[in-house]
Amino acid sequence: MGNGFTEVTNPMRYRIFSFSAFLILTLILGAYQYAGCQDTATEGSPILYNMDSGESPERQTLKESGDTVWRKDVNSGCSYVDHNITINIPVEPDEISDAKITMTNEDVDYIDPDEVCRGGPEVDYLYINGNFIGRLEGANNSWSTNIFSFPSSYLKKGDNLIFVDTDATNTDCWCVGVGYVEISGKVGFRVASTTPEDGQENVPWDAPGITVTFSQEVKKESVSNDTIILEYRNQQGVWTKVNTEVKMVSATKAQVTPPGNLLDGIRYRMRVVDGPQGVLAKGDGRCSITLGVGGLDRRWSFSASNSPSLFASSFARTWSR
Ligand SMILES: [Ca+2]
Ligand SMILES: [Ca+2]
Ligand SMILES: [Ca+2]
Repeated sequence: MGNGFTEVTNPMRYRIFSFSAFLILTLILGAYQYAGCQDTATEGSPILYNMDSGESPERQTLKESGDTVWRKDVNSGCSYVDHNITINIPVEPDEISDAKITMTNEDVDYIDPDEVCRGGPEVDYLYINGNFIGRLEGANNSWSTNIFSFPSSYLKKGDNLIFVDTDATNTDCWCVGVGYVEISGKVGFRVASTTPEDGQENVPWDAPGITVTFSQEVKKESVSNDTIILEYRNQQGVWTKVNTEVKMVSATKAQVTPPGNLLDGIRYRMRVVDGPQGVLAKGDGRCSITLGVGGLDRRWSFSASNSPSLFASSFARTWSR
């Protein structure tokens, strides 16, 4: 705010501007506090827990993946021994989805054109907490990056043991290095399942049975037809909101009831709003906006039909008799 600004603006207007800016900032901060946000990571930023210090995880941001990442730099050098690496994950496994492990490895000679070792190719197996994950890939005298998906139920809150069985077939002449290990996944409050499912066709127009189930208990007051939205494109192609009734039918499940029959053959879209103004988890101090891409923000679509399936129509006929 230099002299150039005050020269062209009278002091009163400047004061109003300052006050407005202050007010807007206060409102933004207030909204974050309301949402219970502890973090200042921007939307779409993943969170990286750097485990190097051995102290409490340090949060950083990455640019690309949208995952939460727990990382340990090992830098073992090429070693003949098995590797035991511990990564602390301060989150319950059932709050994690799309779990992946990424590990850089040196000199995994599964394919060994020189056949230096007569005992057979080097086979190195990876385990997480005793669960088999896969065989490492790589080549002689070079670095490779091994990435495996695995069920998050293999993890536990606290220390997780990453075990590399170097030379699992006991050829006794190989070494494998570990550079870093990262466990990553989508964490926290999110849409766990929906009915109808994404892409479902011929949903009965008079009883679409729309529900949204969340991964954690929901703050009731945050649920409305402004935060869980049913919409369709009208003839002009403009998204048009259906005036639904939205209510929680259990601690985690919301039910969306249209005011009447849905339109035949129309593709409907469901949308859950993310962020401080969206659906919130019940008072646990968390806010989905810190969880990055793939957190709560969720869209799916289905199409309704007034010509029910053969089964449904015969069922209905039976009942109408
Ligand atoms: Ca080698
Ligand atoms: Ca071994
Ligand atoms: Ca090797």
